[in-house]
Amino acid sequence: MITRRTATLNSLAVITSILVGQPAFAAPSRAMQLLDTDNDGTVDLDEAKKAASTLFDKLDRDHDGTLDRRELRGRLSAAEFAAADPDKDGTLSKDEYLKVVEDRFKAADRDYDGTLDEKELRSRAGRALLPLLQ
Ligand SMILES: [Ca+2]
Ligand SMILES: [Ca+2]
Ligand SMILES: [Ca+2]
Repeated sequence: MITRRTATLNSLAVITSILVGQPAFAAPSRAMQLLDTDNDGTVDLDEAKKAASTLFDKLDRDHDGTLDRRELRGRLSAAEFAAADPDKDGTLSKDEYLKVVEDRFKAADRDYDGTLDEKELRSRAGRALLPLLQ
């Protein structure tokens, strides 16, 4: 999710990089820092799914092991939710949720190398993935 705080931090990163003469975004983004748990500079599907799974548990306020649209708090539109809920029971199981994450991960992995680098994370598809991970 692009929060005002993230936007401010990104602007600060740009300003700082201009001041110190480094290319913009040379430092890992906050999303990358959070998601890249093995610190190899990219986010692989395992890392994305681990973050998604943690978020899923956090969002599941009533601890019934599924997320309804209320618990998702706007992370998926009605149409996206319907597509992700093939059994149409009005909730997403963790498997169904992780399937959406996997689809979005693959959409963002433009060079098909199985990982997302900074550029891919910042793409439109990458930014569609992030709210499902954090
Ligand atoms: Ca990694
Ligand atoms: Ca629930
Ligand atoms: Ca990639």
